[in-house]
Amino acid sequence: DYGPAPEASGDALAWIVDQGGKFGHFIDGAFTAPGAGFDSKNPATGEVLATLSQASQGDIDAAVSAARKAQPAWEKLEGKGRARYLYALARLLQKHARLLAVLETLDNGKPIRESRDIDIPLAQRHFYYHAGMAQLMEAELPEAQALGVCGQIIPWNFPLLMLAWKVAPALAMGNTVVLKPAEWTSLTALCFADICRQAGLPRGVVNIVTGDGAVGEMIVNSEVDKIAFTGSTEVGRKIREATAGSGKSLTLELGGKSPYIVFEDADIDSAVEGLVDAIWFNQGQVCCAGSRLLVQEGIAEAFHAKLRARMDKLRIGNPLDKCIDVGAIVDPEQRNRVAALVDAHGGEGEVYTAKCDLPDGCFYPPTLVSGLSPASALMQDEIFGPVLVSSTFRTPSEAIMLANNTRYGLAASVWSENINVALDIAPKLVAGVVWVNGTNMFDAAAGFGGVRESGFGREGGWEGLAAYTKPKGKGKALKPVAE
Ligand code: TXE
Repeated sequence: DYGPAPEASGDALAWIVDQGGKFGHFIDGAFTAPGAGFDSKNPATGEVLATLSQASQGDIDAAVSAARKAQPAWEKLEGKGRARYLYALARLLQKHARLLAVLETLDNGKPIRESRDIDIPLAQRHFYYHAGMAQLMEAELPEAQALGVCGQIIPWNFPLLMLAWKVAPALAMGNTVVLKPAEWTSLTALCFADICRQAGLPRGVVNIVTGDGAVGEMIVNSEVDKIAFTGSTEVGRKIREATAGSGKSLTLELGGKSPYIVFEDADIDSAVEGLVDAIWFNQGQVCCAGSRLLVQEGIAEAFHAKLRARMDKLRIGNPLDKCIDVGAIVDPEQRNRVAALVDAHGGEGEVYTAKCDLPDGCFYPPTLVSGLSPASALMQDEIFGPVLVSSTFRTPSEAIMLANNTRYGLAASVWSENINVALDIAPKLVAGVVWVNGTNMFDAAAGFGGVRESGFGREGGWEGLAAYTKPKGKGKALKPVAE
């Protein structure tokens, strides 16, 4: 099953050509004619994949008014009626899984093994889960009603999966949406628009507009009832300011600098392997990446030696190759941002770069910076690339103190063979999710989200559904988790 698959890109490129290679927006159930815009490129090769349109204020107004018009009938369908469409969307995501996986890898640069085994299956699972939940709503949440029209702005690291996290719960609860994918990775969202058409989804229920941050701003300022955003803390802050006092609901899923804590009694081989997953999965472009290693002093040297040896074995290259572990960085701008952060570390600590042949294209080698002081910029700032930073601790209380010494609070991992140690530490970590002897575990039924500068609100599970409702009259609806 291993080895390069040069023919793999065929279906996906054919789909782009079938669509004319140029995309407009998906508004009111149809694609608009392509307008002035920008190129979407394959970061691994630099080749132009398609031309996308930059939405105008008129496009946003049209999308919001289509969503507004469609919403009452969509809500009136009731949960069981909406579930039929959500199941249809889930089945079509399954049917087109290969096309979507290859498209995602071409557009984003992530290894095909990840898009095939993680991104696309989890997106399907999200639609199946929310189809099931939609059917329960009238019985389980009789006091809840839809918010109305939701503006949704998503990032480039998990393009289709982030779309699923946003669209599925919104639709399940009777809302309609205007979604903007990130400008570097809009192709699977446009393919999803095509899938909405195939599913016979009523027009206006899902609208997809493309473009840069200026388009995001227009959505934020439009007549929508809710904004759901995943992206940088900086933009999240702007959106919070822009929506303050507007009456719009808001959920923000922002950055992180999640600790990965390894105690002396941990299963070291598993902890090293977990770390590969925590920081080199998706080239470290993961909001909850275990990007900050804290290792107990007694094993620090041996642990780092094993880790460096493992880094040297990571296979970096053509993301379409099924045996590749580390693919391309999403865009040269992001690679340069990562490189600049590492270069600016000022000589503190020791930088180790995996021994690998770096291919041409937008790649960055797996990197470890050890021996950093807790206050250093590299220990504090989100890098959002394949760069792990590390320092050591002596006692459990020092581990807790160092782990919580961050302005973020998205995730944490604790590794120990002593369950008493792990369960004692876990609740003391300030993070939306804590994994014990594991990392990066997600499920549609489990709420995910952060505290502090990692944002507020939850996606997934009951809490994620509640975030797309409001109480009927004076009744009580489930409330999203307080910030
Ligand atoms: O994010 P942006 P960028 C972090 C990560 C990364 C940094 C910058 O540290 O290095 O952010 O990445 C839209 N109003 N994360 O610049 O700009 C934009 O078009 C409304 C962590 O790509 O936040 C895109 O659709 N929308 C993160 C989306 O916001 C605006 C994932 C995210 O882009 C906007 C991504 C505005 N003013 C980056 N400006 C995570 N938590 O997963 C931009 N956008």
